[in-house]
Amino acid sequence: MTERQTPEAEAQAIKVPEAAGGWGSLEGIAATELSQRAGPGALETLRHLNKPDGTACTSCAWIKPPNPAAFEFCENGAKATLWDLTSARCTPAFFDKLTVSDLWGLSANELEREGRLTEPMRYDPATDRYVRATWDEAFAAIGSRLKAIPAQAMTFYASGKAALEPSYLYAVWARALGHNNLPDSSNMCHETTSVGLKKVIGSPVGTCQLEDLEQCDAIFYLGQNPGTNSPRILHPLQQAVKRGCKIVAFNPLKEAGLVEFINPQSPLEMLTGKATRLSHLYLQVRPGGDIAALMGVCKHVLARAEREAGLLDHAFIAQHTHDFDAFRAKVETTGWEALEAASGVTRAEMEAAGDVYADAKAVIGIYGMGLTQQVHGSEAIGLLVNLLLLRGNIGRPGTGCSPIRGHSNVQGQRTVGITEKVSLAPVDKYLDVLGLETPPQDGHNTAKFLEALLAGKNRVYLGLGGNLAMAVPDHGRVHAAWRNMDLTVHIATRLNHTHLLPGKESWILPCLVRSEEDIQASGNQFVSIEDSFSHIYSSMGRRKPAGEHVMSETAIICELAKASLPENPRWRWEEWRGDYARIRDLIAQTFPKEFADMDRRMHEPGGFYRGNDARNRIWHTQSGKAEFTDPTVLNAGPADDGADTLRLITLRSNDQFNTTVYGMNDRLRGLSGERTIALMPPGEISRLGLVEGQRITLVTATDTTTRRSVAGLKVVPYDLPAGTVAGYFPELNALVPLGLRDKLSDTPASKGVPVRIEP
Ligand SMILES: Nc1nc2c(c(=O)[nH]1)N[C@H]1C(S)=C(S)[C@@H](COP(=O)(O)OP(=O)(O)OC[C@H]3O[C@@H](n4cnc5c(=O)[nH]c(N)nc54)[C@H](O)[C@@H]3O)O[C@H]1N2
Ligand SMILES: Nc1nc2c(c(=O)[nH]1)N[C@H]1C(S)=C(S)[C@@H](COP(=O)(O)OP(=O)(O)OC[C@H]3O[C@@H](n4cnc5c(=O)[nH]c(N)nc54)[C@H](O)[C@@H]3O)O[C@H]1N2
Ligand SMILES: [Mo]
Repeated sequence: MTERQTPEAEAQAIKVPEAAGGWGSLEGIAATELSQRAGPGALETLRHLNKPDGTACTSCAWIKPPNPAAFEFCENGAKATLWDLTSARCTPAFFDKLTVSDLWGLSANELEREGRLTEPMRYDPATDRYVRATWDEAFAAIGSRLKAIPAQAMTFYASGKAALEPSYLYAVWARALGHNNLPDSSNMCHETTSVGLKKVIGSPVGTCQLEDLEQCDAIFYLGQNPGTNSPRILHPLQQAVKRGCKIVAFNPLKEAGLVEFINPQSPLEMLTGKATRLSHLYLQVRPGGDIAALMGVCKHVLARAEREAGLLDHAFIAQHTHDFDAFRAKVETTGWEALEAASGVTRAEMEAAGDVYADAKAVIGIYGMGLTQQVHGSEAIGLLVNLLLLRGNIGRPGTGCSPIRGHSNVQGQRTVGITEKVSLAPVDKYLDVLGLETPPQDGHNTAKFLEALLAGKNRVYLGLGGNLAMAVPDHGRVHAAWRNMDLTVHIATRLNHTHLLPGKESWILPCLVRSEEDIQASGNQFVSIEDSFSHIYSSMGRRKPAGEHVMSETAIICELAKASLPENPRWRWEEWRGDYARIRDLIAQTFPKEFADMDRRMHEPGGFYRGNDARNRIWHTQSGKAEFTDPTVLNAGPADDGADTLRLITLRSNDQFNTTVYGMNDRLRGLSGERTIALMPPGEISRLGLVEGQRITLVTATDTTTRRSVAGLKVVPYDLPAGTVAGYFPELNALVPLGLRDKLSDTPASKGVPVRIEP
């Protein structure tokens, strides 16, 4: 039997997080084991990170400013870069020692720790091993296989790191083969933004610029963890707070980065340990509670507007928005009790947030995965936009809506044609510029690819980076089907578990990282990337490659395309490979609005801005105006089935980049040691008769025709709303059913999954 704790003991047991930034981060870098494992000169690479002449960081997609700080990188950017620059090598000798079945038993950290891949490897089913091959063998074998399989049975996935040049050619190659099956990591991430934000303001990307953060009076900050996932944003947030801007956070977890911040580059703050308190209000919503919480904020603002003339921007609403009356009516008929129940926060908290909003002249909305990875994520984004529209908080200085993107070039891949939707592909331009006929039918996004895979209809998988089999939901079903494919090919820097689910034929092709030099016929090549703020800039690597056989992503794509496509005088793969400026010319011709004169402009400090019509109040929506959303539900999660279930949210630790796990230390949450944990509020732990440290099994409590479970999770008390359990991605992905995804965009709902604890 389990013992109950006293409330005091429970409070004691809750982990107390420390301030983001601060000593931990600089100390973190030089003294790390990572630093020691990186080859000589790695710290020099860090010094040039995000500088006009340097390498663009491969970690998050936060802007690379025109006037960079002395060190324009953060703890986690340093980790990502040092991880890339390890001196460890995963050579053919390593693969000789272990079968693929043996390798599968290693952890993600153990696999990636072997270091950089150095030679093309072919899977040998007879010995269940990957064996060394030459590039010529790889290109010939893959090329002839692709020629023999119908294009509709192929899927070409892209993870959001690859730069604009290889991404552009990757999409061209897929379409030249005859398919639009081009899923992207974005499909598991901000696709809700690409579809949901576009629906309401006509822009699939954020409207803010850095100067807006310098002029706003309030920031509504929802479902994003800046201290870990985009730490460089903490500097402008700290500046904003210092000049009086108020931050209102919505998050089930008290994330340290949103609570307070010590600037690691300020000697005074470092010396005194004096942190800036960041959030003025912190609404600890229950999972999916944002729709109701934002409605409550709007309800209070609308009530105040009855008494205060001029509080609403009536001129803006009349001229620029659609369907305001329906939303207002919904707000008026929805009572506070329903809003409190669905949001998990009190009326007083929603009213306090409403006052911050109403008293601010310029407001910005910022959000991340807490909003996008929900069954009704698009509606949650719609509600945030509703709030902004009430006072004309889009399209004037200091205002706007700002999704924080994940991978460093994930937004850019979409801009240069990685999309499964024919309507978003530059069909006419492809024909003009390349004589390329785009296949007429829409292709697979990530969810549709998985459905095709499960139905036995997808025969080829090609991955431009990423670790898709681990990043997706429903591991049990997906992994069982993955090995049935005829051909799997991975363009990768390091070994991961997706590589260990070989199809009948399988290849691992080793590629350069961004900080390495990329010597082609015309010399060392630049590449370009686009950040969360739609700025495009160059990135140049200077380090020696990890091995003499390692090729660039662009070169690999050109060679594979050549080997698998009929000859065409307009497809000059050799010439494009030799000089990436020629690829930029193609991008500029294919997307003239965004990329005119790209090859010259990408060297401007801070990059060039490709513009955003919504920022100028030009709305490319169905109505031609910004659209108010009339919510169909009050909670963004799946419908409550009345059963006694908990809602699971899956999170990143401070010591991982997606499926890459650097270590076991989640510093900012005060957690360390292991990742197989279930964070639960103390009240829930005692209510369920559990004790701290006990091992439990979580079972998915929806779509129970398939059993989904994860065993051996350690119970850790944590400050969370009632009914919530939290744990790490990707360890808990087996619990997320593929069927649970945002209604509009198909983004898997990795937050708010109904689960039960198995006795
Ligand atoms: N160091 C590091 N940096 C990264 C990454 C990484 O793994 N490591 N990954 C990159 C990628 S690809 C991405 S997409 C981004 C992801 O960055 P984030 O958008 O921050 O994603 P998550 O880590 O999933 O955290 C989501 C946050 O939402 C909160 N949350 C969960 N459910 C809800 C809810 O219902 N409502 C609200 N309001 N909040 C909720 C969680 O508590 C958490 O703070 O980071 C990028 N940057
Ligand atoms: N439950 C749950 N699931 C999630 C999420 C969640 O919050 N919860 N988040 C989702 C999100 S937001 C995302 S973006 C996806 C991430 O999904 P992915 O983008 O597919 O996964 P990553 O872990 O970023 O991929 C890591 C691998 O990429 C390769 N790699 C690293 N750098 C490079 C490079 O420069 N070039 C090439 N070619 N390869 C490289 C290495 O082999 C490494 O092992 O996961 C999604 N899955
Ligand atoms: Mo992401």
